[in-house]
Amino acid sequence: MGAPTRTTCPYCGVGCGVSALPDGKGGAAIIGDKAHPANKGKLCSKGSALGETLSLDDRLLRPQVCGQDSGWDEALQLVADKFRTTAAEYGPDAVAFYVSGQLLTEDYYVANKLMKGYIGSGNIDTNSRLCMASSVAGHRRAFGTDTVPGLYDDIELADTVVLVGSNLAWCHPVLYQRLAAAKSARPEMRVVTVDPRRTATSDLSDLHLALRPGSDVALFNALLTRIVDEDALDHAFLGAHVEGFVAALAAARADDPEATGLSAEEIDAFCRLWMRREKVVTIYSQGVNQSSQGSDKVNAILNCHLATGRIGKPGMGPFSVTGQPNAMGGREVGGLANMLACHLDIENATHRTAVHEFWDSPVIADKPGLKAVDMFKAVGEGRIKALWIIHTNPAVSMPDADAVRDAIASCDFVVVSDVTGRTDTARLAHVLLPATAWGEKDGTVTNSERCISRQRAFLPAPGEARADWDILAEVARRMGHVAAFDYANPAEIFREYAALSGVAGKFGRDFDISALADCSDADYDALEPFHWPRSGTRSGGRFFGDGRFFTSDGRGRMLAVSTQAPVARPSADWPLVLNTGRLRDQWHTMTRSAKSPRLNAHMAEPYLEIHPVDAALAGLSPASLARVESPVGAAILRVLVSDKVQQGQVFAPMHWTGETASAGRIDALVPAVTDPVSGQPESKAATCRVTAFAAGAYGFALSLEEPVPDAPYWAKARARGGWRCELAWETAPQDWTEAARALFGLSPDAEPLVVADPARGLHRLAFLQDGRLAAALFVARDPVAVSRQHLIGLLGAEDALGVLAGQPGADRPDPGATICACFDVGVNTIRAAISAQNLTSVEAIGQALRAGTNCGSCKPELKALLEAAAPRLAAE
Ligand SMILES: Nc1nc2c(c(=O)[nH]1)N[C@H]1C(S)=C(S)[C@@H](COP(=O)(O)OP(=O)(O)OC[C@H]3O[C@@H](n4cnc5c(=O)[nH]c(N)nc54)[C@H](O)[C@@H]3O)O[C@H]1N2
Ligand SMILES: Nc1nc2c(c(=O)[nH]1)N[C@H]1C(S)=C(S)[C@@H](COP(=O)(O)OP(=O)(O)OC[C@H]3O[C@@H](n4cnc5c(=O)[nH]c(N)nc54)[C@H](O)[C@@H]3O)O[C@H]1N2
Ligand code: SF4
Ligand SMILES: [Mo]
Repeated sequence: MGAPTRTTCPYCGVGCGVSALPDGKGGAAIIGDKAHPANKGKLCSKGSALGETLSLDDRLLRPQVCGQDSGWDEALQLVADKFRTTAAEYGPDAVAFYVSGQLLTEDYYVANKLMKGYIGSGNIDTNSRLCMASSVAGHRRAFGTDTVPGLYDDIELADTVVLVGSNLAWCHPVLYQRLAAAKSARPEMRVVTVDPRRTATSDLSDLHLALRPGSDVALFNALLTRIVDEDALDHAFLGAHVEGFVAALAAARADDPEATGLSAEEIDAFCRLWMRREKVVTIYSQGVNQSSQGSDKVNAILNCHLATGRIGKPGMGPFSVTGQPNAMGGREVGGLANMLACHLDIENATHRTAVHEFWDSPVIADKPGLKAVDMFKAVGEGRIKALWIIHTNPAVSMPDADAVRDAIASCDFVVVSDVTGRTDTARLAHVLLPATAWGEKDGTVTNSERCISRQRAFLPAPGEARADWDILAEVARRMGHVAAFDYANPAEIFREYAALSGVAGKFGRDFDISALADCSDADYDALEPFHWPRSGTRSGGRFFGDGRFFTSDGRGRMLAVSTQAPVARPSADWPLVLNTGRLRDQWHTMTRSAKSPRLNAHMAEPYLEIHPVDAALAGLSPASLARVESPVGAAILRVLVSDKVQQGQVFAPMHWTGETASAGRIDALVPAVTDPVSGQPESKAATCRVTAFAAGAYGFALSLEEPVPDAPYWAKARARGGWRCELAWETAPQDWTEAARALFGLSPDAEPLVVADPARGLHRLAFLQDGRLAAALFVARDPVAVSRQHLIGLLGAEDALGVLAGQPGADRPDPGATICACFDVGVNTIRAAISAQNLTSVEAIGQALRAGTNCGSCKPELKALLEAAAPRLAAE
């Protein structure tokens, strides 16, 4: 064991510092880095579980061409030849890269340089189009640059924090914890959440506004109107530094606050909390961005901050929180099809010439390329004939995902760079290239507050895996661009990038880190987290508080924006609005987070959150299965009846894939509707209908080896020591022993222990191998009621004879679904302790059970359990 390596978490845009100590067996102990400004030592459940995701199972370890292992030489030559000949024959716009906000800046820089400067097309877009594009567009319209004004410290300094379309507790958990701690230190602080559904985040808020989906513009227009009517304007700031006030106000006045569906009292309370306290931070995320009017939503928020001068000053400002660890870095480096690099504009001839000259490249893209949705349409129509997908899984995460999957499948030549071959997208590749993963690679990322941090390797590259920048550079060299892509290491790329940012700085662009253009390899290795800019003249800090913007005249812009209804409206055929989003313990398409059994124990299945009235109307009982259909696709999901969603709305997580469930890819249902300005898809407002999935039999299975289910409904996940799987059949199989053998891949002579009551449709089968429990299947006509965590604990055990009881004996209580992932504390354990020990606070639960005392991600859920128990305690 050596010294710990300081690196950065590869998940969300909070960008927490991590300290990793390799265990010498391929794993590592992970703790928070106390010296990192983003987290000061804290980590959330996902960050804390990083050590469990490092194993090599599932990893892609060598290149594959058409499903066969191949050498790098053959694979890279094929990629280079295909991209070169396709661009030569059909023009540069016949090829495309689709990349990711999880790429490191150095990887991104090389991909962008190759496409825009050497292939000569703008056709490089990124999954940040699905994520941050509306914020980028809103920032650029208002500020003349895509820049987040403030710092995380502002959240702690604010008197009012408004969270719009952000489930911070689950999606930016360490930031949420900073907010929660600030609120408990200063109880006068007020938190408002604006979200059609109640979430773990809204549990913290003093005011929750369950507005109608898509109606945020009307809410902020109502606020702007009130700001003017009560003269809460900052006249000096407005007069000296802002254009567009009159038109913006006229549009705001013409808008109808009733579009929000909120009462006049609610809007009034919101306006008062916003206007009467000077220090206001408005945090926003995908409930704003992922909308057919996402850019207008962003500008409606920015308008209020500009009108009151509450921007770029301590404790004040609009704050778009980025999703991916390097979403911000990708925006800086020009990863979007309509940007160049270092905040330079592709449509500005002077900027183009400068970049062209800096790269000394043969060509330079002279127009924006296709944005993600249009890019995959062009792939489907055969206009793009060679596509390279890097570090993203569009067959799952793009809207109209079945059409995207079919488009990729129909493309002449598809290259996928990934760390695993087991993704819905990788399965469609002609060439599959093994990339090094987090912990094995080196580079930089930028978080939500413009802080650039190093990701550092602490494990060797496994098999033949290579870094993304290295793969890209080698393809570029094989395409003939030897000198321009002759990089020895990421430090060299970083220096070139920093030097280019100096060119941008000379044009007056804000993204300038040219002070690092001469850093040595050793300096780069030792680089401490820092906030950009870092030029000769400026270092870190906030933007725009001084009234200096990056528009042509240096003034900020208020925009005239008016509410428009979401494009898909409920109708008799499609009566429900489908909202989608994230869970606390999974990361996107689950290729990494689902390697951790404890993260899977939080929510092990794809589900549909539905209001009790809608559930009753559709004949859905709790824990049954629903068939969810939209005009473009369908899914089968577990029913979670809850009044956290409003009537007429349903919510489903985005995480499940063709690898983890039979019919859980939620983007199959989301039509490809986009914001006209940003091109960002409306991922939160599809329409759908819900019917009962008529299950003749439900099953729950567990096994040491991965099961291979063949049923209309299944969802599988790694569990401690093995696997768990939920199943359902419309018609029950004739022979359960045979069905179980097929599911578990067992030979025909494997004989189960069986308990059955065929008249009631009950069947329980357990397979022992060498006296140990190897697999078990529980079948019932209703959703299977067994103690799942208890049964999983018996996998591989010798004393497993009691397994067929399905429940623990009185001496071994069932912990229930995991709430605290760090200490593995289940919901039943917590409920029992609350009631037996009369616990009344989250801290008391922590003292009794340790739950919530490490990462703290489960604190909102602990609070909810306390609240649920409170009336009972009071009655006792
Ligand atoms: N655990 C976890 N954390 C993550 C990720 C993950 O996969 N897992 N992914 C990261 C990434 S890339 C991103 S982009 C972020 C996303 O972070 P968030 O944006 O916070 O997460 P979401 O769950 O997508 O959506 C946020 C909320 O928007 C609400 N919403 C829906 N429609 C509307 C509307 O019309 N108006 C308003 N005001 N709200 C609405 C939804 O109900 C939802 O609660 O999370 C990052 N963090
Ligand atoms: N319905 C709906 N759809 C959504 C959203 C939503 O809220 N609702 N959110 C959207 C948003 S905000 C986002 S950001 C996207 C995210 O969607 P995706 O980007 O498609 O999701 P990920 O699972 O993060 O995909 C990352 C891929 O990169 C691979 N990978 C991991 N490490 C490396 C590496 O070092 N190198 C390479 N080459 N590959 C690696 C992983 O195995 C995985 O296959 O989803 C979008 N789609
Ligand atoms: S909040 Fe959690 S997921 Fe996000 S960077 Fe920090 S540890 Fe990673
Ligand atoms: Mo995202």
